Amino acid sequence: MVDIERLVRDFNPEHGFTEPDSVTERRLHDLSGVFADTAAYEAACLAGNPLVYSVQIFTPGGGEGDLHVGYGTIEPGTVGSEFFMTKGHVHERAEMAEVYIGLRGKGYMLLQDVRDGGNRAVELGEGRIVYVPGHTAHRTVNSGSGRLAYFGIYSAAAGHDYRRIAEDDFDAVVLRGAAGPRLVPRREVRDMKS
Ligand code: PAN
Ligand code: ZN
Repeated sequence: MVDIERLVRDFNPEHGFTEPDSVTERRLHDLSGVFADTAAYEAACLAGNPLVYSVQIFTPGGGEGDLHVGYGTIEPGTVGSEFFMTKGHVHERAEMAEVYIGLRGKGYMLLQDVRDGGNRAVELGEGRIVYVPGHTAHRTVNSGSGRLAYFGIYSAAAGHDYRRIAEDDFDAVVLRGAAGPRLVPRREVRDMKS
């Protein structure tokens, strides 16, 4: 018999689930290696340890065919010129896709094919849905002045591999520019500093 209570959950686009099954918070000090401008990152860490993003998870089931729903929020802010972003990952079962649904704010998703390195940036925000195909590392960036909020819906069996991204990072970063967000190759940010 299906336990109906387990299948439904109330949520609000601004605040997420009234009763998440788990919550993960990532603060600045948890994000070593994420920002290309390491000097700016170290300086920001000395100045404080603000919340950068959090994910509330609704896990109605844990079987091979089940789905998990993550409600993510990224705070507005920058490290140097780089907008706040998630660590990013590829799924442990790399073939498993995910659907992102923008709920509030403005930002980007960096998508990078782990097989050939091909990468794209697509806008994510209120009123936009992004399909992340299998074998694609994904990172979410808040380029707006308010919070970015979104759902990510993925297989309960997908798993999260952060190590692969730490070793072979996203090729692009999103910088705050005078005329709006600028997408630049990661090595350019490093070169600007050296
Ligand atoms: C999302 C992410 C969320 C946080 O729910 O887990 O955006 O990003 P990191 O996991 O990279 O810290 C998702 O893609 N789940 O698979
Ligand atoms: Zn994912």
